[in-house]
Amino acid sequence: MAIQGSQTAEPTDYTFDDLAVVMGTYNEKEAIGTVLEDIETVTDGRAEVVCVDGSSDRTPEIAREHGATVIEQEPQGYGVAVREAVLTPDRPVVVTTDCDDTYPMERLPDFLDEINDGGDVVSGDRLYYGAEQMPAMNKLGNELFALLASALMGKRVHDTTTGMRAYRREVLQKIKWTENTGLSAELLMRPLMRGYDVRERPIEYDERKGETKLDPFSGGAAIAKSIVRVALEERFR
Ligand SMILES: Nc1nc2c(ncn2[C@@H]2O[C@H](COP(=O)(O)OP(=O)(O)OP(=O)(O)O)[C@@H](O)[C@H]2O)c(=O)[nH]1
Ligand SMILES: [Mg+2]
Repeated sequence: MAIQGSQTAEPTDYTFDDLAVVMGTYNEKEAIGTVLEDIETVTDGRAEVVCVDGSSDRTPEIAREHGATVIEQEPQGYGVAVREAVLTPDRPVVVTTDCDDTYPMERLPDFLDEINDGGDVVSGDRLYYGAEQMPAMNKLGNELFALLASALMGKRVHDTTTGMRAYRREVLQKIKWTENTGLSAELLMRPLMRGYDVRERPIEYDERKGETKLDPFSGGAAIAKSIVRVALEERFR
């Protein structure tokens, strides 16, 4: 589904040499090796990788062994880490992922193609294929967040909390990001409400390796608040 805005970008011909894959990493030693190997294989080792890390386990050492740039940061939540991560690379295309081996790195070429086709933001929709590996409560929550955001924006979106998206760097640099647990929703909503070309594309979603960093109750409440705040701010901007 394309949610076409008015500020459509010119088509480009970026390659993996123009791509940075970024993530927050917080005690992900079970998953990080696989995630970074997948990125390396799929992009021929040409994508830059940035990890903003708050771990007390071996995660940062494993990341460095795989050639990633590691930025150390006290753990302060998802959005604090991921904001730093998306603002760090100089490369023109930035893709986010979680470091828990849930997201399909083999889709990186498709995401790059969509950016080259003129997309400003390409968002992986985990719910389209049913997200069978997602815990039932998370799935329900994610469906409700998408409905809430859609109602407030007046534009239908299907997965506001996905961790896998591609962005044109200039979009990331132009907008001021304010949310923490709700940053993923904000990263979708502000560009969409400003008329950028934001596209949702179905992705497969796998079972998480290692332990979740999200408390479903306090986290869920924080995300809902972010969605309302961001929608109202953008409406009255
Ligand atoms: N540096 C840093 N990374 C974090 C922090 N909180 C979460 N992360 C990372 O952000 C990513 C998303 O966290 P997850 O625990 O996967 O959250 P989630 O995807 O909402 O929950 P799951 O459904 O269990 O995967 C993971 O790669 C985490 O390691 C933090 O405070 N600091
Ligand atoms: Mg995750």
